[in-house]
Amino acid sequence: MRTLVIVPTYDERESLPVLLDQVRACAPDVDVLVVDDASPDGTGELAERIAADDDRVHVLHRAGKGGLGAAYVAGFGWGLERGYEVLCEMDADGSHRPEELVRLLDRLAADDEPDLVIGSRWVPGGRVVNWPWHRMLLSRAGNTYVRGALGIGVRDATGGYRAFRARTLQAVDLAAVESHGYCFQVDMTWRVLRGGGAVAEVPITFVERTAGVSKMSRSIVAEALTKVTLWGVRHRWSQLRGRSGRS
Ligand SMILES: Nc1nc2c(ncn2[C@@H]2O[C@H](COP(=O)(O)OP(=O)(O)O)[C@@H](O)[C@H]2O)c(=O)[nH]1
Ligand SMILES: [Mg+2]
Repeated sequence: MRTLVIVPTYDERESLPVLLDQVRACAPDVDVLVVDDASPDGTGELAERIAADDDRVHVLHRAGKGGLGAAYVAGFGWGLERGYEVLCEMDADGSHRPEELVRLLDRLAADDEPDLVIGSRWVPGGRVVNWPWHRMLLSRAGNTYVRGALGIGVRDATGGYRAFRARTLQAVDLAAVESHGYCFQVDMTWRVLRGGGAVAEVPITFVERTAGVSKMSRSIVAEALTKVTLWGVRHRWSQLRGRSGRS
């Protein structure tokens, strides 16, 4: 299936060339779209130079730092317009190992045809390498909260190593996705599940970056907490109303 890997970048000058080399080596048939938010360190220009020598690499420039979610929505739009059948998400910093991409793609192509495959840190066999304890706790606690608040079984709803079928994304109203930060991952998971889609998880080893800095911030955590709580309350409320309407 024609596959596009979307890589959002903000100040990833050191990491991006290494990642693109690895993707080319591990998955020579996939195309890559770098979505750069006018990185002050020149990542966008560097991506252009790499793309000039490689037909499989494309670059989408956005005017300024608009968050991970908006970058992916733009990337999905770009890929859907060009007829890709599978659209993947992958961080630029090496945390999502390109050698594991084939496992996500194989799972997507399995007989039960999941709509979304998540590379999961929190299923048996999944691992995180070199994360400080507070990041581990945040991800663990965040995912436990998401499962409870939304009543879903996904173990790593915040994970950002993913493969979507084009038809799955076409069924989502992408223009309505407003999550900026990592909450975007939960938002997309929730939209797929609510639309009746099937989500599968495959274990991955997530390796913390060795170059550049994380863009995780307090406001990103706050956005996720507020939105997930709101979606959960809305969902329970509509369930209750449905039940009382029937009785
Ligand atoms: N285009 C774009 N990419 C972003 C933005 N924020 C983060 N990223 C990218 O998203 C990926 C994950 O971000 P990272 O800071 O490593 O998050 P962490 O792994 O949770 O610490 C990296 O490739 C970042 O460069 C943004 O506002 N715009
Ligand atoms: Mg990272």
